Amino acid sequence: MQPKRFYSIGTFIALVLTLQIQGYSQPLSVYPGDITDNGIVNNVDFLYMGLAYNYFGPPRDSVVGNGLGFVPQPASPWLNQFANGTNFAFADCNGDGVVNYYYDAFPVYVNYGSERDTGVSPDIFYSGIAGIDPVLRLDESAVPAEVHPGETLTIPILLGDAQAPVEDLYGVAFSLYVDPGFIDANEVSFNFTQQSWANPDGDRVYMYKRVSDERVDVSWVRTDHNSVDGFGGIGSVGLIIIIDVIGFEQDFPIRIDSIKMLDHFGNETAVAGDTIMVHVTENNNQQTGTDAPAGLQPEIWPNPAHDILYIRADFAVEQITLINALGQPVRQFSDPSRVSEVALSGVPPGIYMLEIQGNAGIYTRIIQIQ
Ligand SMILES: [Ca+2]
Ligand SMILES: [Ca+2]
Repeated sequence: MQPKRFYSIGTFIALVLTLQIQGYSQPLSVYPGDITDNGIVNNVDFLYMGLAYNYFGPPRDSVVGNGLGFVPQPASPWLNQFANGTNFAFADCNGDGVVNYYYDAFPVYVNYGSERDTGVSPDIFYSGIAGIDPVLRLDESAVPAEVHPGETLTIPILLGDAQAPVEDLYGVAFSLYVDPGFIDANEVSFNFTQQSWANPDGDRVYMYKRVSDERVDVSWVRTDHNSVDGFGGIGSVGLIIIIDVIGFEQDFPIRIDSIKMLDHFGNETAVAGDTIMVHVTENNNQQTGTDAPAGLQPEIWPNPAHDILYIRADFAVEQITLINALGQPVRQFSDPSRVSEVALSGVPPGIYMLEIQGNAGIYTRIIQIQ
């Protein structure tokens, strides 16, 4: 009797397992790159790749197209799922049955920004509060007091500090915003290869992607399913000040925003962003001021300008001339006052040279009219 009883229990277990597998085995539609299955491909998907890193599951039986395009690929569910219930099969972007950087990051990169026709649920980024939450920021102390057109800057990226350190860091995604009149987003680069509290062992991957003239998305995530604690440098950003920077003697902002930090379970921690200002001045050998003594530089604002440009000079202004890119004067004003208003209505948008002639010399400035 004993063997028969054992056999019955085995049959029962087999039946339960079969039912469970059937329950799990509704085929999924995986859009390669959309690891979170929210209908859009972005840097949060890269974070989730790290959460499922090195996990295995059934490879896809069939592929649509080359299997990597942003079209639904039928996939069998895996045994594991993210904390929010999304199946790990979505992390296997190329469908080979394992999650790793070599094959699964590529579809995130090439399908970046793609959206499904239906069922898109945009990612939510919670803003932390500086002073309470850890801050993700650029190290302003590494930026010279003055930078010049054509210069390269390497600025450390800091996460948390002694007052608000980071607990349970597994990955962080964020966006860097630059002023396109000052930095070409195509030239922005990130480096997270340095050894640090966040990267003691090299078990991390990262990506960055320019998404517009003013925004670069970044994602950094560990791969060993261990979170880390600490604060300070995690990497650096490389920036090149464009040669024909618009509006000399200006402060340009660089901002970190839209941050998502996760622990290795996928739990989120609020992180505050930050903005630094970079002071750009002319190269000394490209000074366009002439024989005027230092300290008498006129103030010109706003730049870029729209309908009115204000000029204040601590000397008598005799004539103001707006010169277009062809060297032709397009507006000329004679104004003896020390605060001048230059009406720009009718002036086509573009880059102009403003020439201010006064009793102390001639000044020129490059300005942008929008
Ligand atoms: Ca997604
Ligand atoms: Ca894969």
